[in-house]
Amino acid sequence: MISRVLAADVPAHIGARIRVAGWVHRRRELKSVTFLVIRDRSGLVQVVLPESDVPEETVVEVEGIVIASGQAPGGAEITEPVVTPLSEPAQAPPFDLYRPNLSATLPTILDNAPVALRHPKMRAAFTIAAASVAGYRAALDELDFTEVHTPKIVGTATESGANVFGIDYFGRRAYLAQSPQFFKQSLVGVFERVYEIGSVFRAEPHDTTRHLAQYTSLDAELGFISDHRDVMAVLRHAVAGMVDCVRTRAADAVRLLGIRLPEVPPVIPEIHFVDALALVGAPPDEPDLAPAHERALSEWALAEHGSEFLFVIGYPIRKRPFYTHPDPARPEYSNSFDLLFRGVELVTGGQRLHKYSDYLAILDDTEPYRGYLDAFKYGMPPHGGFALGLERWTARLVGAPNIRQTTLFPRDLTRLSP
Ligand code: AMO
Repeated sequence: MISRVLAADVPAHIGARIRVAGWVHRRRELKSVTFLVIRDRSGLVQVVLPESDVPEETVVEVEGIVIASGQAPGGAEITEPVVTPLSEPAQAPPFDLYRPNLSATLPTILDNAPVALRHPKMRAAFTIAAASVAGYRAALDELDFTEVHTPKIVGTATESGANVFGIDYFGRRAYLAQSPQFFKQSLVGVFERVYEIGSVFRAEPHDTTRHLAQYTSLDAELGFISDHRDVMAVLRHAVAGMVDCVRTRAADAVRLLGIRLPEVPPVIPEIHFVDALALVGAPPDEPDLAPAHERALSEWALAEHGSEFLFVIGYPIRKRPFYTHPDPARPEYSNSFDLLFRGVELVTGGQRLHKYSDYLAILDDTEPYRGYLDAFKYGMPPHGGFALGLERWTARLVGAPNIRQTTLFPRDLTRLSP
């Protein structure tokens, strides 16, 4: 049997007999001729034959001769074909996958995700997500980070008790990990520099366009820092690596979606939380930034600094998790930051407490944190880290208004399948 040629490579085989395989993307029957457009992982190729009754989405193998054709996608098509089905005749999907855009409501798309994701534009967002992850990995590998994989079933909440999923663990109370926070900090004691790419779980009780009950967290943590600024520099390097990898590895997806990739400035502009509140006209005692504030700040960063990224630093210590390091000069504020990208919070991070005595002073009950506190008991360097939400990143990159559009099989208040 001749080896399989991918659709995108067909124009390089003019005059040859080849074999392609894929899904019948579109069947167009004219009076005396039928066109089958075959879709595979690389793209589309047209097949011309006298007639065919193979329904769209059926998986087929096609052997035939490649000829040049001005009208066909890529400038070539397959003639004199032998079409062999590899699946049963497919049922008609609930929407036309061959149209340039998937015209269905978001609930219909999500209910039918296994087939909706086949639409080239749906798929493209996830090609971009995959390239982003590859870029993140490469950027941190380059800085001598070690990739780790930590438990997602845990005995204590890591962020706040409010949005944690409880589960039954052999008759005991356990939780789905809200983040790898405690593990990544402990592992700084082992590797100095670690990162993890994995699922985390948040029992988000509200239905928003930027919250999921399960998302992919791109975490990093590093030791021997001076303060949060060293962490911000590593984050900048990681984000630049993500954009570079999308540009090179996902060029077709970027083109198909017609999106513009951001420039990551050599130094991302920053604003202190206090100044941020003043800038957006919020009361000075406001403990956090509202989504509308984040949008306004992003607009300001673009107008003032020409940057689609903005660091907000120095959040009030009372609004940050207990492990957050205070600002030594103004202890009511913290050595922490958020990174805003195109109007939303994309990353949270900062410097952590690293002295055992600091944790003992802060935690009322140390028993649930015994394993975590051991790291500090036995000596930990000054350290810090961050976490970036992959689905939020992809949504901002492709301009999707709802995070569910950049999540393969989203989990939210109401959705548990597919
Ligand atoms: P935080 O809770 O702010 O920080 O989360 C970090 C980033 O994760 C994304 N994110 C979410 N994405 C989708 N659905 C959600 N429900 C959701 N919640 C958060 C956002 C957010 O900026 N341990 C700290 C990080 C650290 O300090 O290292 C943490 O998890 O993009």
